[in-house]
Amino acid sequence: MTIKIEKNGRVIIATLNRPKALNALNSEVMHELALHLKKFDSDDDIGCFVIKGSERVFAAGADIKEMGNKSFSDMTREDFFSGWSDFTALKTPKIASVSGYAYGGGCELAMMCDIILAGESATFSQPEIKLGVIPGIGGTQRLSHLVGKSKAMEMILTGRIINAFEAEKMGLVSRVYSDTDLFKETLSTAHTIASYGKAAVIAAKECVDRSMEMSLAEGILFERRVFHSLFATQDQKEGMQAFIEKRSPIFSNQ
Ligand code: DAK
Repeated sequence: MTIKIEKNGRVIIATLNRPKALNALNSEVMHELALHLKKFDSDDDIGCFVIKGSERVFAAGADIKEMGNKSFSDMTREDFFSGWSDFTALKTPKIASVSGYAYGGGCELAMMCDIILAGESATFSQPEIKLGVIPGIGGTQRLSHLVGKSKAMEMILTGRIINAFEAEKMGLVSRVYSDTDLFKETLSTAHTIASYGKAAVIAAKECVDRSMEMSLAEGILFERRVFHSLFATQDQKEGMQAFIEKRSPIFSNQ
């Protein structure tokens, strides 16, 4: 198996497990990751996913050995790597916990997650240009949205490696921790998210995701309607009642 799955309270931790290939992302990783996480996606007892690699490497990219000899017609016929959409379609929030190399598809996998937390050793790059190709799992699109055109262009056209602090400064990464604290802090963030009502968490994630694709006016209307819909949930009643009664809410995911 290319992925290790562990449950930690209401959090599922998926660890990429191809150490000899520096966690290079092949078709097996793509299928196994989506398949295993899908099982927990509608589970009320699970509120957040964490995706991590090893201390040395998050993922060194798409598997060059798997795709190197493919022809144009192979790539088209297989619609190569389109299966990553099963991973991005998961409704449960995903945190990428990045230590070491996140190159090519590894950087793209981190960007497919909702939050990127990094250890001081993390480095990010889109080096595909050096291989005669371009990012192919959303990198040209997501990086531009996250960091803006000029920074995305510079990374994608030069293949330059950036460190965790530069990634944080440009908005690719939300927080940088020492390598020793990274996992503990990632779990703490994941448990915070998982402690809230799942309907509100999914709604918030959907609204932010839509903001990447909609006009501002459409996005604001979408957000307002989703906000209204949460008044059909018991968690909204409980959350607001608990505030008034000065106690902690007990969410039931209803
Ligand atoms: N794929 C396959 N194997 C890889 C790999 C990768 N991306 N990265 C490393 N490995 C393998 C190495 O071949 C080596 O295997 P053996 O020789 O031991 O059999 C083993 O992992 C250890 O690697 P190194 O010996 O190179 O380790 P170092 O510590 O010296 O260097 C490194 C670490 C991360 C700096 C280096 O391995 C490296 O530069 N790796 C390649 C990074 C890279 O270029 N990543 C981008 C890959 S392309 C698409 C279009 C494009 C794409 C996808 C889809 N479509 C249109 C659908 C492209 C995406 C990419 O990600």
